[in-house]
Amino acid sequence: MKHNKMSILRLMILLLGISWSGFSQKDYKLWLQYNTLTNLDLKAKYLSHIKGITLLGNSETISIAGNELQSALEDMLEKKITVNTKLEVFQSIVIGSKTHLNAEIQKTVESDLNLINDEGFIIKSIVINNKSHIVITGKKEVGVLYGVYSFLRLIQTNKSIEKLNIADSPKTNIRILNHWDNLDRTVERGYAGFSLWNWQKLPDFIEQRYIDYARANASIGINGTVLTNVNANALILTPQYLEKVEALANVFRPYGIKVYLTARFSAPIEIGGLKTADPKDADVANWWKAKAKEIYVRIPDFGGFLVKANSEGQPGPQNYGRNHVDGANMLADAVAPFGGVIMWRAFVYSEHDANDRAKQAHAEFQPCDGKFRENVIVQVKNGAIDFQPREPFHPLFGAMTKTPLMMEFQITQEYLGFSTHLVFLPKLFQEVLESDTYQKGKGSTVTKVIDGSIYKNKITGIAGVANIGNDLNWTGHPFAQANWYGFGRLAWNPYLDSETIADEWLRCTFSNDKKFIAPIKEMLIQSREAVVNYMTPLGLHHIMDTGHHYGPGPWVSNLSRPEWNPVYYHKADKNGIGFDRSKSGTNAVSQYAPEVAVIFDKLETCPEKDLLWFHHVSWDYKLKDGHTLWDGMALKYQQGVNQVAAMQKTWNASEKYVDSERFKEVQMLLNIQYKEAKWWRDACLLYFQQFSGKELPIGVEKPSQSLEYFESLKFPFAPGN
Ligand code: BDP
Repeated sequence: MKHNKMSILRLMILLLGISWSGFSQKDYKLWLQYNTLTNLDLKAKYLSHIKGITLLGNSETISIAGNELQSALEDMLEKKITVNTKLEVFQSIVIGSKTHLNAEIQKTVESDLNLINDEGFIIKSIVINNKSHIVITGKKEVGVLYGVYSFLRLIQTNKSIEKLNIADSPKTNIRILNHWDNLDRTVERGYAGFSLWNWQKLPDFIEQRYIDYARANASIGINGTVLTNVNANALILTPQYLEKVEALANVFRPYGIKVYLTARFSAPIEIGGLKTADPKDADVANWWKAKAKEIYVRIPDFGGFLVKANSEGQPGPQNYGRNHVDGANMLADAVAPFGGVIMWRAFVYSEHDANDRAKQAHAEFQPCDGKFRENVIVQVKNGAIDFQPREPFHPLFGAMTKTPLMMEFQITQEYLGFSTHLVFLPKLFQEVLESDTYQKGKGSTVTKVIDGSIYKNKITGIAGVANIGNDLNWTGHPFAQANWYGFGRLAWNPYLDSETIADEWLRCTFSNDKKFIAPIKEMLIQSREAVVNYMTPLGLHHIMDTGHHYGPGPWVSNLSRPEWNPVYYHKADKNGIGFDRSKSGTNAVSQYAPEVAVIFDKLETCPEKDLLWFHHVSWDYKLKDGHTLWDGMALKYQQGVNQVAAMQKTWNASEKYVDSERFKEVQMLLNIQYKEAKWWRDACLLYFQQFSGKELPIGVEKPSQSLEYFESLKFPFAPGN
């Protein structure tokens, strides 16, 4: 009976022209679509350089690289590509690490190899015995794998493969995703389904998804993954779970990806039977040493621990009167013998210091500068509050000259409309990376702090809080894949331009057609400013509804901790709006280098995009364009809405370049985004209007509902909370 029903369903689906296997295949394939080339001239040109593949070496990594190259080329060029293990074929793509190259090739690439680091690669057109080839090599095999993906990207994006001479290396050591995944498979701030890690079926059942995850990450150079939530559960460190972690590590290893875990500071008590977790207690230190050893026996290349301590109720060294240095160094000593690192988070704030939450991380961490062990890196969020649509760069980036700092970006859109809003985050990331800390004079950008070029740090890194779940399309919104992609590309090279990233991603994911690329790229680039405009223009921040952070909630004022309330952040009153962090306010500006502080401190020089972050400004204050603050703010909210309307128009005009499934998905999502942008505009303007007492300026649409209506909306089951 059941079988019959299924058959009828299948038949109906076939009649409708949809196949089972076709369902969501495109979404699932991410930027690795390897579409058949439609430009026949180009295809012929590529084929004239590619007659076969020569695979040198026989590791798992090399065979992954070989298979990827072969199947991608076959898909894109529609031709059978043969694979050899000796350089016999004329015009081969030769892939192999340095030690496996034959003497002649080695000689040709010798000087190039000096240009790259251990994870870097060379792609070079060479001539051996009058025969031309393209060699893809590196010092290590993982470099070869990265080189293969980079070479394929040239073809995916229709670039020339003539006279190739590329030497490229990642600019940071730790390029890592942070999964805020719980052991019950819920994902904190996750909007793309449940966790990928199926703990119940591990270690024996290896889902194909784990392999595809590793492959996608390797293709953009990500080399680490923290499997578990920063709000950690000690159980992950028990043998029962470590066996499962080991199984995942085994899957990821050939793709160059190391596994890391979050360490709950109180684990020695919770799973170790000790009475304390005091970092100065010898039994505690020994417990961690033994635990590290136990992990490394299973996973010899285990990356280390990520730790959230004494923040938002998490246990930490301060529970025992110790400080961050004591806690981090104790753990660092446990993993040091095995080459592990401790990523100690600087995201801390306490309700006992209600003066200005934005100042707390700097206040706690700056005095620790230079006191951490060599294998500790402090992980700092891009801004001092919390992953807002826009924040000025975190002052710590310009304040720690003797401590390596790693960047923490949030790829998942906790404060940016979840997985329903199209927001191209590389634009946000780039803005932060390019900010000048002035720590060592002009040009001391955040990028140069975190890639180690200013302070010559031994370890460097960039972390991204993952937006990945078990949704068919991985990220909930098809365009949120661009944020995973863009994060990886920037972690590899933080100097990359976000427009280049948008261009690459669109070509690899959708189409190379100029008529598609030009408008959609523009849409991506504008999308970040649009969300700022309709949520938090002019430096407003943290006015999302509390807890889940879905939708506007500027009126929320009843939560126990002052800094959990939006009213704490916008401080709207009859006189004006904004948080005074200038010298006459909380003086948070003083945490920046003097050159930066003076700019933020003065109303006249403070960039308008950060105005209400640093100043409480009167409603009648004249903005640069001549509008009063009230009018200007209202117009920004309206502009945000208009920008989303424009995005809808652009997308609708692109229908013929996109498969119908993804086209419709994005169309529906943009419709939601448009509705929600209006919701943001109306709710915020109605609320702030109570204080400004002014009419909405011409050009701003009238709100569709009352303030009471917006305040009454409740979302008890908003995801990710
Ligand atoms: C905030 C999130 C919370 C995280 C916290 C963190 O709301 O869920 O646990 O940051 O980064 O953004 O630790």
